Amino acid sequence: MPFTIDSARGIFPGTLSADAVPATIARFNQLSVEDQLALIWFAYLEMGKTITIAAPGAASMVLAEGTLNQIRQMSALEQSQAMCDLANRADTPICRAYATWSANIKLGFWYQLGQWMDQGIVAPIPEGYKLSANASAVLQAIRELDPGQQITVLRNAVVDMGYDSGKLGTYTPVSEPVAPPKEIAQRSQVQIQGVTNPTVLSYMNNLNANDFDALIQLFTPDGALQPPFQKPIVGKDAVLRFFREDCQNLKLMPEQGVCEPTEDGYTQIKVTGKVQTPWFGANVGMNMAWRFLLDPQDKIYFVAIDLLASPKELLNLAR
Ligand code: ECH
Ligand code: GLY
Repeated sequence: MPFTIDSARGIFPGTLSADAVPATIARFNQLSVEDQLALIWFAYLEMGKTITIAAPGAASMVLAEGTLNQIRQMSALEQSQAMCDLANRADTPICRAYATWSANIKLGFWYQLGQWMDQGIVAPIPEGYKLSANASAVLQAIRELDPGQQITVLRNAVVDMGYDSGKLGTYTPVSEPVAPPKEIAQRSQVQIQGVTNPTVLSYMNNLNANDFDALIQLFTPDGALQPPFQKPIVGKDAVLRFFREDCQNLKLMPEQGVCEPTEDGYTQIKVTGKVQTPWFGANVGMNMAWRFLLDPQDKIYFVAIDLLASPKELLNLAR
């Protein structure tokens, strides 16, 4: 076989991803937890003026309900402590529960806490809280990102909180139930300028339809998917689990691409376009690239999904 997952990661090396996102997260992680929580609060308030966030699905709220009610019943001091513990990745029962949740449940949990902080039900960020100079600089850096990058920073900050799931041992991951795929008649078909490859088109259409069983059949048994700023998820079982837990109701809007044969009958295809998350819908279009490596049977051996550095990158289809 001409490729390994590791070598496949290097296809289309000229693709510029949004390095500002991990760079900002690294600076954020250096801050005190008080600063971290206050900074997110201020960033969230500012972003809320221009982009609206959808309420979490009822299913995800049910799964976080026990922990939310526990926090609701605490004293203000205990509430602040519980939130600091989460940012600190402390070893507490709440931080351990949080570590078992899918990204959407974590986001829904904080969405609810944010509402309660606003309503005075949960301890707010102290009035007049003054960010340190470093925290102010990180907040300023976030202001200067495009909206797709801003929401990615927020999402990654939330996902990283809580106890380290790698230290939990065996546990049952908690995620929203998987809804049935869209009816065939309700499905849309993407069109990609420069790409007619049926596997790539089916990938987009099946993901848009939440048809994860059909989607996973497009992969080789040892195939891999690399989400933005993450290591590849390797093997059909793990990729299918990721689709079911983390990928419902995305809207992929690919626009253009290039397709070229490579070694031993493999094909490499790069596609660029926009992606919407159910949290922000049409309010935020993220500029994305997909870098596919297909085997000689046109199965997906590797696909990387990148958040692009700028809209200009949408036109960068060079090899
Ligand atoms: C408050 C203060 C105290 C601390 C905290 C607070 C609350 C913060 C809240 C934040 C909410 C943030 C949200 C962010 C959502 C971001 C979603 C993103 C989604 C990106 C998805 C992509 C999908 C790409 C993919 C494609 C594929 O082809 C394969 C699959 C996959 C304020 C209380 C913390 C409430 C809701 C960025 C790019 C295209 C890889 C998934
Ligand atoms: N409201 C966004 C979601 O549940 O994913």
